[in-house]
Amino acid sequence: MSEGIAAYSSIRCMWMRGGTSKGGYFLSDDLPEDTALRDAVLLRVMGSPDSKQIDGMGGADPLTSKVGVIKKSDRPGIDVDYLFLQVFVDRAVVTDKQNCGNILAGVGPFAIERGLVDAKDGQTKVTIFMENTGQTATATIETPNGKPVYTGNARIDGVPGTPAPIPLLFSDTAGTTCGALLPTGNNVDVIDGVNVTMIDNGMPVVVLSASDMGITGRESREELEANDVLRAKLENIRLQCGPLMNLGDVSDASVPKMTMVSPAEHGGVVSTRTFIPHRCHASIGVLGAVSVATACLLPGSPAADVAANNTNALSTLSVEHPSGEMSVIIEKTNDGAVDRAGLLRTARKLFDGDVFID
Ligand code: NQM
Repeated sequence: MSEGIAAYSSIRCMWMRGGTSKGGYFLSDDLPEDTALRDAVLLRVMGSPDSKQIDGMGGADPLTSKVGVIKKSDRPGIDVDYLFLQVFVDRAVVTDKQNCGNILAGVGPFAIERGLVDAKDGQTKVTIFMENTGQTATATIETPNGKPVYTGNARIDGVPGTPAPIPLLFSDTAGTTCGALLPTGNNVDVIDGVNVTMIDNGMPVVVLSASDMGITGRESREELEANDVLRAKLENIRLQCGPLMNLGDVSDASVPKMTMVSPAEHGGVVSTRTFIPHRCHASIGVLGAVSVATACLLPGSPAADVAANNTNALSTLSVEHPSGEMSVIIEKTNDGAVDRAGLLRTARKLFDGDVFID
């Protein structure tokens, strides 16, 4: 343990499920200000690097090794600022180079629980500035009697039961990380002989056709993770796409995500299998789904090629994934550009207390 960490024996935090992810939610003031020290503390909290994270709170999966850092916002019209940190499981890496729309789902309830936002009786809108990408989201939280409730009648694939709904609405998602919706300016580029769409509508994603990658797109997460040839091919393409997407060297980055698309099986628009980027997602990320749904609207792209007909006329696009589907609502401006995107998530408070560092 470094000397700096020794100053922290425990830190207050809340553990929450946010959408189909899970992680620690911290008040910014409770974490070290120094980034290197903060990251060392968070690696210790999660038990990384270790593929089992046996000595920490992480769940041995990138989807359960996540952190939200929240503070009251000074920005006009914004309630709280949210910084997302991905703590790698088997590497000593903490990165702020991506956003997370699933952990975002817990930010509103957490902000109310910690007294950063005053709740109304009924529903409370929380406006959240996402520091990673500089965009804003509005979450609507069920707050009967001025307190967040976690049970309700909503259902999202990948989570059992019927929690309380948390609709999320995003604005200005295009190009938040890569500088443009299509950082290369093209609907399609060819990398290693494979047609790809490099897109950023809130999450940098490389969209490719499953069949071009030698799979059907129906495989399970486990089957795909066991396919070393596929993983090597994907990583080769990803490393070449990084600089083309203005992300630089992405060897140690958790973006771009790699989504392989095939025709939908259950009435949706498209079916997906996504590497994030080294493990296969159990479902699909929130902003990842927004980017993939947008790719379905780009003529000539691998996603449009396999997407169900008439996607241009639709505003709700159901993106199928290994554990069900995610319905993305896309609003367009009169000239056809994507204006706002939204979807339904849920969250649950699991634990509130102190996590021990020493
Ligand atoms: O795309 C996983 C998740 C995510 C990210 C990942 C996410 C998003 O499912 O907004 O939510 O892609 O690493 O939590």
